[in-house]
Amino acid sequence: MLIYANPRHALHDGRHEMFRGRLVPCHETPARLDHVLAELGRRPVGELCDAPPVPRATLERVHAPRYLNFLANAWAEWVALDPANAEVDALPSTWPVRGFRHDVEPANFSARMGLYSYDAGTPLTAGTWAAAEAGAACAVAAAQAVGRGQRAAVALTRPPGHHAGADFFGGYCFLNNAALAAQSLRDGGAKRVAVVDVDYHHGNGTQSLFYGRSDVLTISIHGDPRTEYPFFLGHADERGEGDGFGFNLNLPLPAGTGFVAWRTALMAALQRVTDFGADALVVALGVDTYEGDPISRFTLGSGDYLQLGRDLAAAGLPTVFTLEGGYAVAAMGVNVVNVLEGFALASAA
Ligand code: SP5
Ligand code: ZN
Repeated sequence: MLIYANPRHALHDGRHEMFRGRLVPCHETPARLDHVLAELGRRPVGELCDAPPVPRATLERVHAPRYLNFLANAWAEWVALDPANAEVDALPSTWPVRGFRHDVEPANFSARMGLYSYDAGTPLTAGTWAAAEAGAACAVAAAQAVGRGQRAAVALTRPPGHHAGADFFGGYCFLNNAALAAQSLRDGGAKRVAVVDVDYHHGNGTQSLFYGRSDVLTISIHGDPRTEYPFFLGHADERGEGDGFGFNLNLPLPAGTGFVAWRTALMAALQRVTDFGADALVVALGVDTYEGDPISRFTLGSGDYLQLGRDLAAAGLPTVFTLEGGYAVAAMGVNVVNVLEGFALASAA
């Protein structure tokens, strides 16, 4: 198993996210990935590798050029508005909802922050672009390694990606690493790619990116959006559209769901992957399904992640993992490495 760890992840270090009218400390912190790396030091389940830079054209296979331009320049623009902004995270506060125009890009910076986002929980900081771009490079490198015949590769990265769409950030995500991996597998010759998203939150960005396509099957197991973030997508009746009809599967579960019921949904997801005839699998790996997670409400235990890894290996497919959520920071290393170790032991057996 090859592991591409983002060497620049800590450059994305948001201070605050908006929650119930207050700025609260960010949940998505550099310490998360540091705990995973520390656990990998104790239990080396794979080989650490460096990813080459990702070409702009590769990012454009998934993301809109004007969105990429905005992200790449946003911090410089923010500080140019007022030098004092260098000490403040940029957050959006106005959004073009139903009936507003999206085709005309405003000149105003705050307006563009709103055009290209959907929540105020996702601060943009001095190092956000550098971190996100280097993370995307890990996802693409992992996909290419699997395309060359590796059984599995891991993009160990943050910020996470599965909430980001073609031209929007949100949910702590900027570039959709799982989608970039899936598209890179397609571009490398895989005919059919499946994405299974096991993060607590619906993978709305990934769903929206492939909603009209039958070559990339998207599946998400997540907290029911009637009560859980991201609220406005992730229902069971979203099955895809046009050519993509039947190639999106949502498996929402109620808050409070434990591993036995969760695993039943996982088995349904993996059966669908098999029926689809996938050549490769992308796992959007969030461990915010953990019982100790501060912002989520499933009750998986640390040992359950070993079984998750074994179950994913049993699908028998070349597999790319991308790191998504997980906010019980101290348990994060054990939980992520448990998935990878379960997978590695089962696929070697
Ligand atoms: C990748 C991922 O897991 N993104 C999740 C984004 C969730 N954002 C909304 C969370 C709101 C919870 N805030 C609780 C603060 C109380 N201290
Ligand atoms: Zn999540």
